[in-house]
Amino acid sequence: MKKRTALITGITGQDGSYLAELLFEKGYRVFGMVRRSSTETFERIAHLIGHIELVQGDLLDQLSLINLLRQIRPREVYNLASQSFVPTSFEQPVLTGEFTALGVTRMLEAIKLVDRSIRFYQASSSEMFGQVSESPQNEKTPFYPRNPYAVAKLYGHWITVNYRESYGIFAVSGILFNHESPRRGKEFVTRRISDGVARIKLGLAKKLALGNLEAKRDWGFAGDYTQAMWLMLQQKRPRDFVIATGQTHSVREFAALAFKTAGLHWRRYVVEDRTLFRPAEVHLLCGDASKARRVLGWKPKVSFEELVKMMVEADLERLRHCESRRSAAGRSNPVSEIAFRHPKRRTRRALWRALRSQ
Ligand code: NAP
Ligand code: G4F
Repeated sequence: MKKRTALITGITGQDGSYLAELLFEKGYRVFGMVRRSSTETFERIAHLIGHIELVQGDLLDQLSLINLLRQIRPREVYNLASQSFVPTSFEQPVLTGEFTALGVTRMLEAIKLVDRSIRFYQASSSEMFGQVSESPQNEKTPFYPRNPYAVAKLYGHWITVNYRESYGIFAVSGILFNHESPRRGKEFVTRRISDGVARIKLGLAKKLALGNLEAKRDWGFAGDYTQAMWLMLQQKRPRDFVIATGQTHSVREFAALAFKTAGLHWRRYVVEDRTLFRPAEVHLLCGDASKARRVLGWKPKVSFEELVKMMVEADLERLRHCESRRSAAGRSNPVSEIAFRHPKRRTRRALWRALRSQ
């Protein structure tokens, strides 16, 4: 029997890596779209290289998407690529709109042109609820986005609905609440906390600076949420779903539990940094995923407590490994150490600094 084929955009991101694992385990032929970069960003999918196929394309480039669909002929497209960090969307609102909003239309246009039977998943966000009018939020809750990222996601959501209704494409929007893991980018608050706790525990840092401690989020585990994405594309008819745990916790609660996991008290280490506050905040998110439970049979497996523990333990393990490599080398090698600790965005700047100081 012919293998099912899927194309994932954003495969190098947190969700892309979990989804690629899931689809590969299910026997899919998995293609991951990556954009051209002078440095590789494949850490999260390194273990899958050889099992998945990477192809070049960019959500900013219409032709590259059309050519990819013609070449791959996927049955399913998961559109996970976006500029996903809220503070950056305030700094770069136009670029965020290009990727996160218009990028969705470009992919849908490519599907419309190449093969309308392709099933399409759009990674929508609970950020679209923003200044919430009711709690918990479900598929019928009105949207009120509070930042350029959320505004762009709302466009992506409605254009997905529109192509479904206008052209009969099996296009669905998954409205996912915050989901985290040890693979979460270090700029997001949960990973910032788990990484900070581990550094303090190992004597590599003294304090952890955080922004608004009162903000509340409905945090789940990314591995559970990618399962829901797949389920949405296996249904008889295309429908949108809220995916959430139904529990909400403040940033303060997350930090307190993370420090406690490492045997520390958060009050001794956390300092408030006003520069991390946002021009407009989303104060509370809490999702009602009862439709997903009823129709998809989906429910989260990992609890809040398990998630916090998993993230702190993973960062402790990673940093211990890094430290033991450093002492095994006999003396500190700032270049390799920095490359290991900061494999992503700041690598080049940090390497330059280290090289200059040698
Ligand atoms: P992430 O870790 O930030 O990953 C984003 C991915 O998008 C990366 O692979 C990135 O590639 C890629 N990308 C960005 N711009 C691109 C472009 N122009 N062309 C091609 N690829 C591009 O995000 P995530 O946490 O996995 O989230 C996945 C999706 O779900 C995102 O759309 C996010 O907005 C949405 N979402 C996330 C959550 C959550 O809590 N995690 C909740 C709701 C919705 P590079 O490696 O090249 O940068
Ligand atoms: O972890 P965050 O940056 O995630 P945010 O803004 O909720 O967005 C994430 O979840 C969305 C789903 O709802 C996704 F669509 C989006 O792509 C992304 O994955 O911030 C969470 C909260 C905010 O209220 C923020 O003000 O934590 C607060 N916070 C407090 N101190 C901080 C910090 N956020 C960050 N990033 N860093 C801090 O030091």
